[in-house]
Amino acid sequence: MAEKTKGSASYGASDITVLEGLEPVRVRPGMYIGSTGPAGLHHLITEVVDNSVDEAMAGYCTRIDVTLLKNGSCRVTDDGRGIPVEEHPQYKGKSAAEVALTVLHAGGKFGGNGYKVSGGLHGVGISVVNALSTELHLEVDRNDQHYEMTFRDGGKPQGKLIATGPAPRGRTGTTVTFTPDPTIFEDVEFRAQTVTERLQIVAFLNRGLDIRFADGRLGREAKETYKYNGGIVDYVRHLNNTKESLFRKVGYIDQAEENQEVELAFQWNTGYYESIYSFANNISTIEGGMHEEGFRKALTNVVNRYARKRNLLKEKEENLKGEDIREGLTAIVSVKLRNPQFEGQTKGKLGNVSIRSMVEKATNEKLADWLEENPREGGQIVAKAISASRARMAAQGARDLTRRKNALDGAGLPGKLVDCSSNDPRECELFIVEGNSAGGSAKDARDPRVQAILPIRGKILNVEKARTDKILKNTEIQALVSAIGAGVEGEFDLTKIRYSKIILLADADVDGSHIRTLLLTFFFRQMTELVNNGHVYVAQPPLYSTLVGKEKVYLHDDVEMAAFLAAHPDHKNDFQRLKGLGEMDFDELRETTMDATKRALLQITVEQAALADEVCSILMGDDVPQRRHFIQTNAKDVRFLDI
Ligand code: 0RA
Repeated sequence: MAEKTKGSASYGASDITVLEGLEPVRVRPGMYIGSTGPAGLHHLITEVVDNSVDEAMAGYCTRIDVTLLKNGSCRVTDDGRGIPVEEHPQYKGKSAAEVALTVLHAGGKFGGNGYKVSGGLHGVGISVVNALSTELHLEVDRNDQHYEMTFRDGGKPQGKLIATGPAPRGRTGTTVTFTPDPTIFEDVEFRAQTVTERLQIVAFLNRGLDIRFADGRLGREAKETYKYNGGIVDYVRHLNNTKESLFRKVGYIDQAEENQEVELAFQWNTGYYESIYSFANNISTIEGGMHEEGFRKALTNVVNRYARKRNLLKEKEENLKGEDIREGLTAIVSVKLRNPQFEGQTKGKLGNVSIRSMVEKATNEKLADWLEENPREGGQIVAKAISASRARMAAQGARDLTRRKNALDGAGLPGKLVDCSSNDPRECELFIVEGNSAGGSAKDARDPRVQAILPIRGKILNVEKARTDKILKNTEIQALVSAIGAGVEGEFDLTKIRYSKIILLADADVDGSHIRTLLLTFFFRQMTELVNNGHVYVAQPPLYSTLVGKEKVYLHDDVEMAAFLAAHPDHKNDFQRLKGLGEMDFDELRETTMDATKRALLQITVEQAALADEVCSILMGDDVPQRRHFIQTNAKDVRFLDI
């Protein structure tokens, strides 16, 4: 931010929504942190780190340390000014630090009038973390003093904030150590990878900010440092690292106005997908919004003007379309502004109109300059867009062909589809089943009213390596597209889906996992909205069964097995490891995998599209050594999607 608090915070009565007491947070944690599952748990860390990042954005903090400790707590230390220790003007007898930690909605208001996000899950304030912790320890270095205060049982102060001695020489800063409450969260174990993924992105978005992570839970402490002097330029390089870039350079544009600023970084790769990731105040705007709109519009404009000026596009030729220009583009759009309005289903869309014209103007002016200064790259961008536009026309031909062919098939449905009788998509499910034999038993096991089966034979086309025109000529893909009924990327229409659950049913072996990855890649690339709206699932057949008396009990994994053994300490019967789907009879398949009252489904959600994209490219791309390395290092935890 060009200008922020500069330490002259005034705590006007109107600034503080007085909502005393942390009880509401414990009553409805979901309203404050989204969920009490893993996402909510990790949101606690994000919340604490965000306070330190704010301090960095204001220009007072250069380093943040995040440490996971053996006792299950998390410690966040920064070298900012230190959370104020002075008496709070409105809460006589309480330090401002105590108020920030015990009064809802008080935290963000220190930093400048309403700088923090109102509503949504972001910037709910550090008091929310306190409310959901069994213990929180605060340490502040300020005024050459070291101050400490402890809270327990959901934010109850155990005494006042007191100076316990001198601060280390010249040091200022804040340390928050908190232990998430196991009666609130389903599971209180932090996952290092989830934490570091977020920390790395924050480091990319805040050039030069030094973020350290340590996992003190391990015997030998695992440490990571995230510090990028190139900021989002380094981010783009990192994203394209798994791809072949069209040229070496990464473009960069920035512009700051009073109260808002934009930064853009961009590079093209030789692939066919666009990967534009946008952020507002370091928060991922997965649904896009005004900043992305402004960028796209200006990009289309500038490249067309440039192509005409250089006569790469002849007078009689049509303008290049935005999608042609964005083919293979990797870009980061990062804006910082005073009152971000997060809208949309998942609060992932930036609604501030003033940002659109700012980004549009910055792109129009500065991207045109960049192209003038980089004519070789400019030529490559235009050449790629022209070839994309030719492919697009060919793809349109293929789409039309698919449509006409469908029209000839009566209802337009693929022959292999065993459809259900209900016509209400809300209750209908499509099982995509690998191989014909498994398809056969699935057909017998299903509920024919609401469950449809589409057998897929062998491996589907690797969509990562083909342009849309070729993808649409593949018969397995045509069957998939017409069964779902909503088209593909470019003209995908979510309102037309014929099933609300698309369920992948493949074995737990290598072949099954390959076809699952291919299918997920296809959905991610060609039906992104289907994934983003939570319509894609992976069926989870159980791994074990055992007998309790005469009743067969199924256990999905080792965790369920452990829970079962804990609940049945005297259990003497053997456990059977279950066979693949193809070998199950239909009773068993229904019982374990398809019956909606008994089965386990994994909903696929893309929390971090950038990561999903990266993993798609690695798993499906050309770089074999990189793929091997990735699979070896992530073998047990292929987080294609944060499931
Ligand atoms: C309000 C005002 C000031 C600093 C902070 C909050 C602050 C809060 C946190 C939370 C974690 N780390 C933090 N660092 C700073 C500035 C007070 C001043 O010096 O005028």
